[in-house]
Amino acid sequence: MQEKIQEILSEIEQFQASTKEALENFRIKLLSKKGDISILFDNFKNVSPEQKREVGQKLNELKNRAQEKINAQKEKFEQAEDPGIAAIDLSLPGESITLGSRHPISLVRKQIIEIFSRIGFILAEGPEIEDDWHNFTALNFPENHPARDMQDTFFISDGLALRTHTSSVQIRMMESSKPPMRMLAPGRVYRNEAISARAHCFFHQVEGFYIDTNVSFADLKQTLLYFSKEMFGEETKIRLRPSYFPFTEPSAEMDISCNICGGKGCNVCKQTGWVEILGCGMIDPSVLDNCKIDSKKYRGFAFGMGVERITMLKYQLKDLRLFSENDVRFLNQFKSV
Ligand code: 2U9
Repeated sequence: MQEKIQEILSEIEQFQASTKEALENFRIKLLSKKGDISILFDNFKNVSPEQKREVGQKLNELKNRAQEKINAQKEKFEQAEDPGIAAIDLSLPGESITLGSRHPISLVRKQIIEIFSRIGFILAEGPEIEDDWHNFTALNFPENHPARDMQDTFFISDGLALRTHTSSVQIRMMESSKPPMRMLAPGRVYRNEAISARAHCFFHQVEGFYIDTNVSFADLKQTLLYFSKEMFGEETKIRLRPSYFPFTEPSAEMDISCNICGGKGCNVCKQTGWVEILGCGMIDPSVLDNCKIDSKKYRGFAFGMGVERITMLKYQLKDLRLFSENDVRFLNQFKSV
């Protein structure tokens, strides 16, 4: 048996498979159930007890050696089959990464914030779920005001609602800081409206105020003229029409000369030459008092605008729903902005 072991061992050492099939045949010849090495194991029972230890050890070594040789040659064939790095053509152009774009609402909100920060307005943020005091009462909304109705506001639970404007953020700021204050409150607001081209149940506002000892309506006008020219172009004119809000007195709505026709009259301005962009006024003294700011000493102006409205005017869009549908054909158009 020792001679046979030696014979198979030298056969293993000399073996070089030229193909995968030849290697498999070699494996079958040695290691299959009826293979040469398996037959030696079967005959092991006939070995004399004195030789059993030595022969058993050699038989195991033989089997291991055969398996090692077969594995090594198998690996060589597999490596040759794997094209690996050599198959990569480094001269091919790379695949370009598709870049996203900022949402038009984010672009315009950023622009509004930049314009007001250049004249000293700082940013404030607050919760989207508000209590009755900050959203209505402190702002002078009477008990029977329609905004307090389920039809107009999303109530969450007793005394809590989704904020209907960012004025609530400003009330919080007035309660926690002292004048002089120049503050801008951008944020999302919610109203219980049926969704259409002209209305949505949520939209974005930027509201601002300036409170100091000597603030006048002329300061308000000049600030808003500066904003309008920066936003819509140097040639832009403004006009104010009297209006009513519970939290400002006097109150006004502000139009800019139509940025499409320059005031001559077109479809966008309905032939009037003017388009409305925001509401404003002098903060009602009782709102100041509600926030423990002495209304005999301090006065303030405030304004509020819808970011969607400004964006629609700037990019001549006609349907509010475009902003929340996330259609990439729409969003892609703001890539270069
Ligand atoms: C405080 C006091 C007063 C903010 C103001 C408006 C006028 C206004 C609307 C424009 C379009 C809301 O988005 S919109 O629907 N806003 O007309 N907002 S004055 O006045 C304030 C704010 C805070 C403490």
